[in-house]
Amino acid sequence: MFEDRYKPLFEDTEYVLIWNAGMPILDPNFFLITQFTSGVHEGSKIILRSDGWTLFTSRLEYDVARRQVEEKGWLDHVEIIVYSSKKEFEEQFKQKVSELGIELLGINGNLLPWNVATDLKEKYGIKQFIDVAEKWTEIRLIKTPEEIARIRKACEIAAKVAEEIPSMELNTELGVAAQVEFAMKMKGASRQSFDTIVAAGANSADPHHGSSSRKIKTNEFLLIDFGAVYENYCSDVTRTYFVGRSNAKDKKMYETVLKAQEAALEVIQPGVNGKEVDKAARDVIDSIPEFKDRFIHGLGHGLGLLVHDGGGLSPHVDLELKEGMVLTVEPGVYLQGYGGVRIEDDIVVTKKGYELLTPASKDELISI
Ligand SMILES: [Mn+2]
Repeated sequence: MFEDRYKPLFEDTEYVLIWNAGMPILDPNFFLITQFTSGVHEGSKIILRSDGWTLFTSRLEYDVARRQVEEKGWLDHVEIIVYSSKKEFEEQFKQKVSELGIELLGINGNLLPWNVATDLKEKYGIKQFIDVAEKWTEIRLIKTPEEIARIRKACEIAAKVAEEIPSMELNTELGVAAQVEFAMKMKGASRQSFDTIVAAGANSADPHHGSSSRKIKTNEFLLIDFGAVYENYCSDVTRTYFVGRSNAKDKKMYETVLKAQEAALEVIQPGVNGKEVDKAARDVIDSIPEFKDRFIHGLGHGLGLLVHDGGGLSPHVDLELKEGMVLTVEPGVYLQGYGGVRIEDDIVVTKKGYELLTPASKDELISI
């Protein structure tokens, strides 16, 4: 057994397939299993067993794959098969499937392309699939210390960039997004976790606003939601600033959201349900009549290889918190036509509570 963590995958099948199609359909579980930090690995596939795995890789990425397997000392349980054409891959894959006698195959139903599923049955003789997508998600919910170290670094990068935002040039939403992304790369991020959201003025009332060429004006909110990727692991931070001088209502929005976040953080510990954490924040916001029902999304989500890595803190998600889970905590208040405030931090659940991974300033509505 190369890692007990993967045991649940093999409850009903001996073999599990990981299939990277082309970009953007790369299976995050490929990077979970390999822990590769270099290479794109388009077109790579893995047949996973409980005691090891076979990797199919193209000539293009063979060296980078082999080097990383070797560095980890995994050559005892990892077999690498290299192919230089689609035809060659098909022959090798067919041979492997028949050599192992695979009839029942675990797949990731969330990501396996339909045409591949058809080929697996028609070309390779797989008789039956079993969808292990949920099991993968559950496995990824609890992070290993190595994964937490990578997430911690991704969070550190984002937290440092947050401190630089007040001194950035306030030109357009996209202009600020570019500066944030530049700053993250300068600090070691390989890319952003998602397209940076910079939402000025009334745009900040849309939680997933698409940054545009709109100019940033004075006397309006500036909400910035961004994240860094470090060695494939994501961070996700939001800070809301005020351009110019905020009024009493703006300050009240900010203070309410901050209090909601504090209330949520206070209840985080193993054994608590995510619904209770969401409720702690939601109660604070809903207690202010003008903000009632204006917190229009869940409080948080799992974070890891994906920016939404399964699980969540939400009235609609039943999740018992456990040590090693990494989650965002991001209450918000959104007033259509006016503006919105969101404060988002990342935490890891510890034995007795939580550890804040994104210690960026937030104690008051900063004027920039
Ligand atoms: Mn988020």
